[in-house]
Amino acid sequence: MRYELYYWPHIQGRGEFIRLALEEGGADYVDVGRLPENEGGGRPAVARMLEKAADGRTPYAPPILKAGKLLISQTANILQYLGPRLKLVAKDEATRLWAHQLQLTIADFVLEAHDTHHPIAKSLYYEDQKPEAARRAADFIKLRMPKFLGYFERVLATNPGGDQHMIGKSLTTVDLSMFQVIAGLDYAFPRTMARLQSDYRRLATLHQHVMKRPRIAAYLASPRRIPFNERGIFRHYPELDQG
Ligand SMILES: N[C@@H](CCC(=O)N[C@@H](CS)C(=O)NCC(=O)O)C(=O)O
Repeated sequence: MRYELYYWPHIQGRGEFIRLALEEGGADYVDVGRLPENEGGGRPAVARMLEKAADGRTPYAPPILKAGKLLISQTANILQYLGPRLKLVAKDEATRLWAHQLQLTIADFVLEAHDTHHPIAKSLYYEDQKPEAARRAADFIKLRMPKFLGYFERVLATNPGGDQHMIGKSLTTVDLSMFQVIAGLDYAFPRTMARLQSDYRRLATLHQHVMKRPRIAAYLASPRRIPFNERGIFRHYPELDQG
């Protein structure tokens, strides 16, 4: 199976959760949005997927995965599909549900991280909502980051398979996504993360372990990994990082 990923070409964004799974799973995939436009890629290729799917199941927003005849969107939904196929999530129902539950909680957290710089409207620039962003970021740092990170740290601490993984005894898509969240927060809120580090040692260790996995390390060192920037979900605006 040659998977096709459709995602905006200049940001990690939500597409990154899918890229990490495909990379770690050793999948054969094309990141279509990153192909040149004259080779059928770029933003037009992504936009075309949002027009009208032949089977009427048109996706609302990227990331979108094309797997044979299937067109799948919603990050957690794509990972629910890929996990067992890439041997990154066990096949039993209880494990799949738990992985999906954690993935949806990560999606909630990611949205709140995004809303620190866009608290009023996606359609406005950050510069048009700076006072509101400052208030939202202050609340995120004070209350929401500790609540979410505290929860994920507890998931690691109470995992019957040990605190090296979110689920069971081996790496899953949830570990990869957790890595991406910590990497993103480290980029966006370095001062806050440095201050909080000792409270979330297991998450910090998980981040380090995932980063060193051979396939992930090769991916991170490659041009396939788009650097963090101020167009994506995790943006570094020093004035918002008043932790
Ligand atoms: N819940 C969806 C959110 C998808 C989403 O918001 N995609 C962004 C790019 S990261 C987008 O293009 N959204 C367009 C919109 O919300 O109108 C997911 O997790 O995949």
